[in-house]
This record gives sequence, structure tokens and C-alpha cells, in this order.
Amino acid sequence: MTTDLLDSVLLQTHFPDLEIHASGKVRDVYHLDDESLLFVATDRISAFDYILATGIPHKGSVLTQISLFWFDFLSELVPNHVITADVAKYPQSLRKYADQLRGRSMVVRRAEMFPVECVVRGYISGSAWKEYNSTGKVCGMALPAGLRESEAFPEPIFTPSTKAVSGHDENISFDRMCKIVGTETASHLRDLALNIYKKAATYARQRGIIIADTKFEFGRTAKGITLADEVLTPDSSRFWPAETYAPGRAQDSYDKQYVRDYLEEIRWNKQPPAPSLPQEVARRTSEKYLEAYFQLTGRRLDE
Ligand code: Q0Q
Repeated sequence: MTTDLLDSVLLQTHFPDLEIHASGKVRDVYHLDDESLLFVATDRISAFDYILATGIPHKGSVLTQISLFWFDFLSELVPNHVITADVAKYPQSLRKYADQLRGRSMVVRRAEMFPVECVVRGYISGSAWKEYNSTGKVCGMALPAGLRESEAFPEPIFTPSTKAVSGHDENISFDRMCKIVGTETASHLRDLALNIYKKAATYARQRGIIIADTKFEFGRTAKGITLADEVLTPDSSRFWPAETYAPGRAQDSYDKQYVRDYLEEIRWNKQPPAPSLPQEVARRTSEKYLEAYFQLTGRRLDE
């Protein structure tokens, strides 16, 4: 990997005069005014809940552009929180940060976020596979017996979760969700999430990508219930390459498999400090993100 490509990796946003609104492992949201926020995706990558010491070139831009693609693709189904992703239209106060922000950020409408993560699963994997194996259920929902790992559900299922104090997602029942956001809103969010997933997963499958599951975050704005946060990205979803899909085993990750294989190879104990990555692993992972963007949209990223 050339030096300038490494130099272009953004691991930490730096906006000394902006107030942070929310910060995640790989994304940050800053306060702009009462109506708007600045949403920025870094090139950080996390694995097994830890941020790795090495950034992935173009990752933040690819994930931002994938979200923007889906917001547009889904615009007839659900309103979204994007005001603009064109740095030239950002508030004057952000002009000095244009180079840090171009391609990896968006100005979004501030929403009253619902404290529930709307997870939709088309295939059984991860925590759902573990829960199914021990109880035969997921989020209190009885499921057909005999499902194999990574098998498609007869119909996608809605499995909401909340952020537990530990920071880990905790699966909750739909009844619990109704108690948190109200029955009418819970039903509306469930129906929206299922319809959005079905439309997006059908499209992605035609492009050779299985979106096995995904997590949506919704909020309420003057426009009503609004799709927010990132949408149907490889960070908020499980992306599997369709050409190697086979039920009965865990699937390779479309984007993170090189990283996972390397961490397996060095036998990382999944305890801090998280290791750095060889340049070749970072480069090949970067290429997978660029490939995912092209495979989904048919467009090449303006690198
Ligand atoms: C908001 N987040 C997510 C998050 C850590 C993102 C706050 N339009 C909005 C949004 C959005 N998107 C948020 N709040 C008000 N209006 C989204 C969970 C958390 C880093 C990045 N947090």
C-alpha cells in the first residue's frame, strides 16, 4: 500500500470547535444547530467489539455512499434524515473541514431517536443462531424446527434489541418493544423495517450480495417517522457473497473475512489491546469495500 493511501486513512475526526452529539466505534455525530447534526464515518474497523489499530482506506466513504444509495432507493418507502451530503452545501462553519468531510459525511436532520434497534433477519446466524439452538426461539418467537445455520427463514423476522448498560445489544420481545415505544409505533417500525429489508435484500441478491440481517435506527422528525443512522451497510448488516453461500455452516463475511482470518491466524485472544493489521490485509479489505460499493450500485467510488 502506498504511503499516500495510508496518509488518506482517517482514524480520528478532529473538529475542535464542534460539540460531539454521539460517538460510536467507527462513526461520530456532531451538533450543528437545533435542527441538524453532522454525521461522519471514519476508516476505523472493529472486530469482536474492539476497534483495531489499523484503518481501512476508503471504508468511511464507501459506507457513507452505500447509506446514501439506500436512502435514495428507499425514498418512496420511508422518509430519511439526510439534508445534504454535498460538502459545498454544508454550513460555512464546516468549510475549513471540507477535505476531512468530503465523501464520508452528511448533514442530517435532528430526530428524536427511538431507543430500540430494529433488527430484521432473513437468515439465521450470530446471536439468533445461538438463541435458537438453546431455546428453539429467537426474541420469544417460535421458529420451524430443524433450521440449519445460515439457512433462510421462511419469511424475514423482526428481532428488536436495546443497548444494554454493558453496551451490548440485548434482544427483546415485540411486547417489550411495545412497552418502550408504544404499540402503534412499535407496529409501524416493525412493518417499515420488514418492508425496507425485503425490498433491499431482493435488490442486493440480484447483485450477488446476500444481506443476511440488518439493524435500522429510526427517529421522529416533523416529517414523522424517519429512517436515520447508517442504512444497510456492511457495518450495520451481515453481507455474504451469494456465490459461496451454503446453509449448514457459518458464512464468510463479504467485507471482514480477511481481517477475521488474520486475527484467527495470530490467535488474538480477543482482549485489548486490539492488534494492528498487516498492510496487505488492510489493502485487500479496502478493495472489498470498494468492490461491495460497485457490486451494489454499479458505480465506482470517487477515490
Ligand atoms: C443519532 N445515533 C447513532 C450513532 C454513535 C451514530 C444519535 N438524525 C439523528 C441521528 C442520526 N443518525 C441521531 N440523533 C438525532 N438525530 C444517531 C446511534 C451513535 C455514532 C454514530 N446517535
